[in-house]
Amino acid sequence: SAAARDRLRIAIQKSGRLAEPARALLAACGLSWRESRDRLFCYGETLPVDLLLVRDDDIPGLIADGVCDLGVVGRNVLLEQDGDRRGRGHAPAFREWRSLGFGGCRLALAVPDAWQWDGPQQLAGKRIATSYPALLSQWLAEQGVDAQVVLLSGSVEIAPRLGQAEAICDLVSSGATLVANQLKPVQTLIESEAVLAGPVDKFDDVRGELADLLLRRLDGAMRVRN
Ligand code: PRT
Ligand code: ZN
Repeated sequence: SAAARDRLRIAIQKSGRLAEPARALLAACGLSWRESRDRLFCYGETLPVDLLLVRDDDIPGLIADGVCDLGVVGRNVLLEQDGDRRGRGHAPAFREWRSLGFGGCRLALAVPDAWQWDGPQQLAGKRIATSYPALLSQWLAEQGVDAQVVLLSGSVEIAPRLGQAEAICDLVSSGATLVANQLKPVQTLIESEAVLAGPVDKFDDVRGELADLLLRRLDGAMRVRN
């Protein structure tokens, strides 16, 4: 979709959990940037690799549209948007190129503490609140469970107390948020972390060489860290 370009453009989160670690990892690959005044675009100085600072949710679409070449985003976001696209009959437009070892969490199903969990069938006929409708629906279908998916963009963990749903499907890292809301995790749908996302196919211009160079340095930087 994109015209041939001679610079590589990487989308990262502008602010939030992945913003700093993403920049730090790319800096560890020897990249440096001159920042624009609005802090939305960073011009690559050591290599022709620029950054675009955006909302994490926009990153897969920016890759699909060819606005950006690569992106650093949670696997949870990438898989959800991929599932959503598939559900609407679209061909895959991005994929995971590398896992990056930070931003670890899991997408988990959680139910009230008081429930005695005896398996997915317990969710039949229940309402489950989530910001991940594609991934939850896919899992429910695999389990053969007929439940209602309630889409919430935030504060999913308070949905049971508000009477909006009986269960939730949300990201969990320490588990403290679930505990504070008298919920318990009963099933992991996805193990997630930050990933380098890119198009399905390789670049057929100079961006391919830049991407190869970046991947080699990334693998080196990751080895040093682990
Ligand atoms: O503004 P923008 O849209 O870019 O940011 P955002 O608010 O959508 O995303 P952000 O910065 O919160 O998260 C970015 C990514 O970090 C997510 O997509 C995940 O890949 C990853 N990540 C890792 C997490 C968590 N850990 C996490 N714990 N994202 C969210 N949480 C939330 C979770 O939703 C729940 O509300 O933290 C709470 C649970 O945390 P614990 O420690 O109490 O279990
Ligand atoms: Zn977001």
